Amino acid sequence: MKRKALSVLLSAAMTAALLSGCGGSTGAASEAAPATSEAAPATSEAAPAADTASESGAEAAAEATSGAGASGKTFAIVVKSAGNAYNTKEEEGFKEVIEAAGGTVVVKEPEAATVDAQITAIQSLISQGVDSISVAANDENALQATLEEAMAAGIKVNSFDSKTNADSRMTFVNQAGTQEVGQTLLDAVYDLTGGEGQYAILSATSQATNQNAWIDAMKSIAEGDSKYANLELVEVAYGDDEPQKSTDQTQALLSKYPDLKVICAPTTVGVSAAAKVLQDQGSSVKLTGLGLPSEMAEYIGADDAHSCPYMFLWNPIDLGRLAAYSAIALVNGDITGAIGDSFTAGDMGDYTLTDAGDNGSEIILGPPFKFDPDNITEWKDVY
Ligand code: RAM
Repeated sequence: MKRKALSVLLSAAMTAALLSGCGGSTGAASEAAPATSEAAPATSEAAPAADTASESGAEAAAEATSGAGASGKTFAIVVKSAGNAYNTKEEEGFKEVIEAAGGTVVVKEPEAATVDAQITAIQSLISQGVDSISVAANDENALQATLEEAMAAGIKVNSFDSKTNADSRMTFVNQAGTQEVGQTLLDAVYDLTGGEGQYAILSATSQATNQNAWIDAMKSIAEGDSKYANLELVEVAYGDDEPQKSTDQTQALLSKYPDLKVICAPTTVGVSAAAKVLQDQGSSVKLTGLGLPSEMAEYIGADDAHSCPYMFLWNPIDLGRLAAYSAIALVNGDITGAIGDSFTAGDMGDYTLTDAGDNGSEIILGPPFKFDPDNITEWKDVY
């Protein structure tokens, strides 16, 4: 990448960080999402670019982060499961920041998205004596005893992507406001059904905190607004973030509900499995949800040959980066996890911990981005 282009991207990224990174407001949710969806991807491109990482490097990360760097410290990241490209992208961002700040990263990828596998992984991290654990929880409550043990041993614990309950964490790095994601997905269903008829949700595991929170938000928004009265949610199916199970569940939905108009899959694994089933079958059922541009590009299009007119996501590399910066801030004592604490996340800008609504705090990355035929080719090689 040419230096000039790089500096344009960098300054765009800083502007975006200033606009979107300050304090995680959830209020402007559904209005902010479409408005920012065009500008945001173009700016967040700067973050994952290899040149950017090498030029900003250890010095910039250490300088820009409040307090000391991560030198001599070990930071663990526990994702939901192995074999999911979204999780790999989160790890990529996490590693970039920790290693640039002089720390060591330990990655734990459970074979399947189960809480038992995460408990085993966390137990081994406690024995190892890591300084920090960042976990994308496969269950909101079931990690509590293990994570309390970790915190009692002096390990700083945050969750990211999929939260634990407040007693099991110090803070939560949330990819986007929960209500905002629910509103965005419900409005997509409303649009793609024409405002009436049957839709189904294809989720990840039945215990996944993030998917359950988004689905609950969709349901409560729909119940509270007569605009959505003619939409019928026929089933929430679970593909467990496994491609084959997600494929089978999509086929089952199609045979059970002949009048189905739309499937909404708030999981990158589910949405790409469903996209393939619908497109291969030439189904008239339309798809939306949360997907990786790299996995969804071939399915996104406005015509009947494509199964997904548009979908949403955030930058999973940036989510990993923000989880890393907040872990460093916890380890260095720059934040304790209290609502109102704030810290500088390197070139991502300043973040303030806000009320997560569950007696704990959260740090919101930003609004979800919309991916459609106009921007998908630009994004499919980024994440
Ligand atoms: C899957 C995982 C992850 C979720 C994304 C949208 O990759 O379930 O937790 O945030 O989808």
